[in-house]
Amino acid sequence: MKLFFDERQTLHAPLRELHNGDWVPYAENVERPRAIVSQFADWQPVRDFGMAPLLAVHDAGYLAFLERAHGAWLDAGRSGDAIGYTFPIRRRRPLGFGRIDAELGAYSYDAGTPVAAGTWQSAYWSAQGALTAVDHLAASGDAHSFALCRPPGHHAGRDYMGGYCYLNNAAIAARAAQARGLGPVAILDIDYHHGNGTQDIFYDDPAVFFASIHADPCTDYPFYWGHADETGEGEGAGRTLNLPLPRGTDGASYAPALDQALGAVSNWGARFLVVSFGADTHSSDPISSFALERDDYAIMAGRIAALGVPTLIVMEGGYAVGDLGLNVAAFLSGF
Ligand code: SP5
Ligand code: ZN
Repeated sequence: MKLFFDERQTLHAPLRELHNGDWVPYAENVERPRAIVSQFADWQPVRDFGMAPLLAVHDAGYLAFLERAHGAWLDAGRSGDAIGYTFPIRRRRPLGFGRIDAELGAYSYDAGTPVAAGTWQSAYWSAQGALTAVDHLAASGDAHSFALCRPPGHHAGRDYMGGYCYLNNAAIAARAAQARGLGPVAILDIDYHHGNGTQDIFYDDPAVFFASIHADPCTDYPFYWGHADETGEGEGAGRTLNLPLPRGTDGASYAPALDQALGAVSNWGARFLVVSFGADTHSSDPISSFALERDDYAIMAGRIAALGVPTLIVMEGGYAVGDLGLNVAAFLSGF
């Protein structure tokens, strides 16, 4: 399986995040990609597909904001990472006075997603990695490829960042696969957290099926999305499947949910699959509460591979840096 990563993805290095009312070290740190990179000898170069595939998913104003936000923060006389402090209820009037603090709130929904000096470059190359991996699948006929996306993407929506995510790599890859005639495309999200950004992007879209297995949002981030009764709307009705599971879920209790999601993907007739893979379901994860073990990842991957559908795996979360490389290697070995 070919693996894709670009060193510029480590330029993004926020210092801290708000957690339980205090500042703590940023969990989505550069040690994460380094731990994964160190597990494999061969990494393929990432190619530049430009802005068009990003604009196929994201709002142009949002992308322009992301690119200039840290500079605007410095221009406002600040230092460190740009972070908002007011998060307007969505769909308020679009007021264009351009103050950086107003924009940071308007384009995000949480305080866990600072914009640092290298954020745009890292997010851009993270998305280009996913696009390069799609291109590789299309050109080679390989069954599987892996994009070490970092920063991750599944919490980012059309015009907002959140949950350590800026550009929705899985959605960008899905749109690119569609555009190349590789569809129908399904997205299977197996990060610990619900992929609210991805769900939101495709919620009324009949052409992309979205299935997510995640911690029950009644107890876990992102709280306001991912409940079982969210199934899509309009022409996308029935094209979203949410399978929330309780804290403490282990490999044995995860397996039936995975089989249900895979059955739905298969019944829907997917010809191309994007897997949003988070290793934050592992028992050792410092911010999550499932109890999967390393061996479970290879078994899960084997079940996914048994679909027989060309599959792009994109990296999402996973914060137990000491276990992360081995957990990702175990997952990829199952393909
Ligand atoms: C991609 C992904 O897995 N995003 C997860 C975002 C979760 N954000 C809320 C987590 C709150 C806990 N913060 C703990 C910080 C420890 N340094
Ligand atoms: Zn996560």
